[in-house]
Amino acid sequence: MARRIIHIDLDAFFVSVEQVKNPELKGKPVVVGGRPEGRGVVASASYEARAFGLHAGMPLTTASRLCPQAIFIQGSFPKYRDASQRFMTILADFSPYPEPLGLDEAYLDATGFESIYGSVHQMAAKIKQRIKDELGLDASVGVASCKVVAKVASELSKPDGLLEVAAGEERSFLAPLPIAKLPGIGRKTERRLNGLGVNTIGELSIMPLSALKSHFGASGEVLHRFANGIDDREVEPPATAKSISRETTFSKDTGDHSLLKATLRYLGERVGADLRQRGKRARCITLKLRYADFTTITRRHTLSQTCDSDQTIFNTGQGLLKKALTRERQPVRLIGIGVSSLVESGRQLALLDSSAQRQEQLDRAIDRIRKKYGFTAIQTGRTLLLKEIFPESGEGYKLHTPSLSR
Ligand code: TTP
Ligand code: MG
Repeated sequence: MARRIIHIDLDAFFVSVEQVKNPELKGKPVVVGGRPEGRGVVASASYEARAFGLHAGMPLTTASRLCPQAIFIQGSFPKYRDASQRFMTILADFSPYPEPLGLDEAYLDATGFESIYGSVHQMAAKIKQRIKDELGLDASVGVASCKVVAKVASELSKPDGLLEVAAGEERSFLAPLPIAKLPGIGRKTERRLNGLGVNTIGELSIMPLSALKSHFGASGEVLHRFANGIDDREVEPPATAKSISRETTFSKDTGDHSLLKATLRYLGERVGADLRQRGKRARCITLKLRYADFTTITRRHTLSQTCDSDQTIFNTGQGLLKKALTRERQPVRLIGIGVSSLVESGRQLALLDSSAQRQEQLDRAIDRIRKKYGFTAIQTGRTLLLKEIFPESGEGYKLHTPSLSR
């Protein structure tokens, strides 16, 4: 059976989320990325701002010069992540296995879904409508027989579009488009192809495969297939996590046991929250330490029963830490904790004694409060020490290694 693939991408995502929160921003040139005099770049620009030439990746100073009347917003990632989760939840109602790409984009395999929705086109229209009704956001949707053509179609239909490419029309649809529209062709490849006299996808599609391979190696073959509208990649749900960990590097090497323990507790709580959010339990707990001289050790403990409680993660990590610190007296540069050997949570009430049950209820109550008011809204005594060291945001402490302060 011919496949029907849907590609969905939200329009001006970060900006649109801001506009839903503050409708006064609607219809105006708006930029998310930071202050206009800042050193950053545009993350998202409204279509009104794009009319002035603004686009993602442009330095904010250039953006404010081209469009001084634009409204510049710093942006806040948790808001976008929440909107993204709600977007993905809607998609999951349409297909059990959507494939998310980043925050505002996904593929769905709609092969055989005609009978449910009348046609795949109607299914796509329904998805757009639900996103509009429930999130207030515009989505652009492409439908085609393969991923690459569906993606080009959704991009071409922006904003608020819906474009279906009929089976058999993939090549003729792509042919007139400039090569930069083809996923996988970045600035560099575009320039090289232009230098070879290739400007449209149609021209690329008839370039001899041997020539493409000699210029671009293995990716020449992919370019050839994509340009001809051939792409047999499956829609694949993201691989499920095999382990979850958090680590951080201290701004200064430390031998202070209370700081090490407080940080371990905090990182362990973040791991625990993530574990419970994914509906998993873990059998192994791993401590990671990097010493001042960059020697890195990991120490693992296997539990007799699986766990998902902050207390067990911390107690186990603390035991491992104590042992490690008696052996090695160097100051610590980095500390991390992780869980692995994950299993689906299910209910294990028979195994739980009443103190474990109380612990579980406590963890879940804390998770609910944190979801509503931010991670540091509620803290265990031990991590309060961190309050004096790390700047705080509703999201949690801003640790030294920003990408790991999740
Ligand atoms: P995109 O889907 O590429 O852009 P967009 O949603 O703002 O606009 P459109 O899809 O209508 O063309 O990226 C989604 C979000 O990812 C975007 O809103 C902000 C973020 N992002 C960055 O932070 N930096 C970037 O360079 C890009 C391209 C996106
Ligand atoms: Mg988008």
